[in-house]
Amino acid sequence: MRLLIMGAPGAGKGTQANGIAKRYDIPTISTGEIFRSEVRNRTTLGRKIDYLIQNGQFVPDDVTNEIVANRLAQPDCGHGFLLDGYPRTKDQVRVLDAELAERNTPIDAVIALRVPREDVISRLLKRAEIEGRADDTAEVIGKRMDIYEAWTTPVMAHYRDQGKLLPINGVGSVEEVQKRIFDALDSFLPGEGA
Ligand code: B4P
Repeated sequence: MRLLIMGAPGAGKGTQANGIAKRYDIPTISTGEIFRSEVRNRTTLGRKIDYLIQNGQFVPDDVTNEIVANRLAQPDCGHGFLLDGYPRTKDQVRVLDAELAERNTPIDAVIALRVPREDVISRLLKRAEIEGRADDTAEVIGKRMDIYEAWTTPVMAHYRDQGKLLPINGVGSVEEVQKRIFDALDSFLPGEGA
């Protein structure tokens, strides 16, 4: 089972990724988590990208592509994976598609969480109160949304054209959204259910 989960910042990608990965017993690869851990641990990469993340900008494609390629080569990805927050640019799609084509292991389905802009903004402002993430300020959230719309919306169109995009209404409780995702995957990939 090789899956992607996409959606605006705050759409619930990280939240839903946990339940999906558990159901299919596959690892989740969250580029956002990887980058935050590099920043927390003050690695060489972390110090370089700290400013970008804090300001809601993307980490350069070459850096991101290399990190994901190395992670996908680990043995635990052999029977599948869930990519959370990658690919986000056309160049990332090109690199991922080429790598997977080489191994003859294409993406099976792409979950696209749909949540109105005003809802995601209020979710992220709420998370800011709880977690204090540096990029969850009103100003940076607005910038992240704009970057998402400019760069990541075309990525979704790519998967829609391939007939792999599963649009999911991301408004509702975490459990309601999870049920919609599982139902959509069960109808799209019959026989792959947990
Ligand atoms: P991410 O970590 O992917 O940040 P995100 O888009 O905000 O998603 P996240 O997973 O945290 O939030 P979620 O929607 O689950 O990326 C962070 C940064 O890393 C990027 O800005 C960029 O700088 C860099 N980066 C990452 N990937 C990159 C790439 N491929 N290329 C370049 N740069 C990259 O949830 C948000 C909140 O909503 C949570 O608090 C949750 O509790 C709440 N929530 C979830 N579901 C809900 C529901 N149903 N109802 C109410 N609240 C809900």
